[in-house]
Amino acid sequence: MQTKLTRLLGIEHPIIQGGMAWIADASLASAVSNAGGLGIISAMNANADWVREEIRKCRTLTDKPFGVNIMLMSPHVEEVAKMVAEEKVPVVTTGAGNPSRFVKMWKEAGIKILPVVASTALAKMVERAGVDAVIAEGGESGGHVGDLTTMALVPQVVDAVKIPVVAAGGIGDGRGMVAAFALGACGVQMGTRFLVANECTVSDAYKKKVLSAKDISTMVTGRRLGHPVRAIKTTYTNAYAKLEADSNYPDEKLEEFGVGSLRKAAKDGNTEEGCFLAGQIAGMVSREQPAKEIVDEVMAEAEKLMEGVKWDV
Ligand code: TUI
Repeated sequence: MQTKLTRLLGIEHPIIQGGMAWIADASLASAVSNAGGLGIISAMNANADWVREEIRKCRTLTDKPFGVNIMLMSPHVEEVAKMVAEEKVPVVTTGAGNPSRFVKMWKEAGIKILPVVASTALAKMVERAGVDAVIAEGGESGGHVGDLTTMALVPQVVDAVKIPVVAAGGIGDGRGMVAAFALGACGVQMGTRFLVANECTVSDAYKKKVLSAKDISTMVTGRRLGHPVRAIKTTYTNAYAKLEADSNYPDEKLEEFGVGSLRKAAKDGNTEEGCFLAGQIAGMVSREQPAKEIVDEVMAEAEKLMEGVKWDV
């Protein structure tokens, strides 16, 4: 299925893998790219050397396009931004901020730029800065979330900009993909569904949490500190929510409470102190599969639903 997104990125299927911190490495990214989607390496809070290693590893595992997700709140954002330009990675996606100051450097390196946005205001700003497309991510997603739902955000972003729009947040199968097309998107970004890909190196405990999740298993914490994140309800999120609601508990200590929790979930599989970020579709994810099977299943389902439909996506 060719869309504006597949043509922009030179990929086979209109699926981008979410850039999941501590999780999305060369193994998952290359598997998704080899499956015909766009695999993404997460630069999270890592330094440039670590990300460069993953980029080089990815290049040994696939000759297809792939991308790097740059989390703009990272303390290493400046050096990572320069490094991806030096490495001339095919695609950069960004999250948790406005990447406009890097656009000139990345365009000069021939990089396709797709910022994740959670509002029409940021979508318009990055379009003016010269990016290639935007990923409109609703609050159904895992990780750092905005206020709007995917259903409300995507069509408003589609109306606000002329560049292609990719939908994200709460999409985990072919039905979600076709719904995204109906809203005017030309592709989807999926994170949670890829958490349980065989090639995803996340801890087994993390995969188990996702596989056993149901519809109401996730919650948002962190609003008080200005960076709300969606995660699977656990001992950790319950404890965090209690401290967050306690106005006598200082912000600095709350911040400290969160430090290291993503690594503990993703790497150590620590079910007591780990923060297991996942989107609201976790309840639809029921088995571990190769990334290619996930991509093929989503595409087959979407193509069946699209039979006889003539939409210009
Ligand atoms: O960034 C994400 N998802 C993430 S980042 C992350 S790591 C993290 N860890 C702890 C606290 C916070 C983050 C885990 N998951 N998704 C993309 C996204 N971007 N969602 C929402 C936004 C966003 C929000 C506000 C983008 C820009 C923005 O403000 C723009 C501005 O003007 O600064």
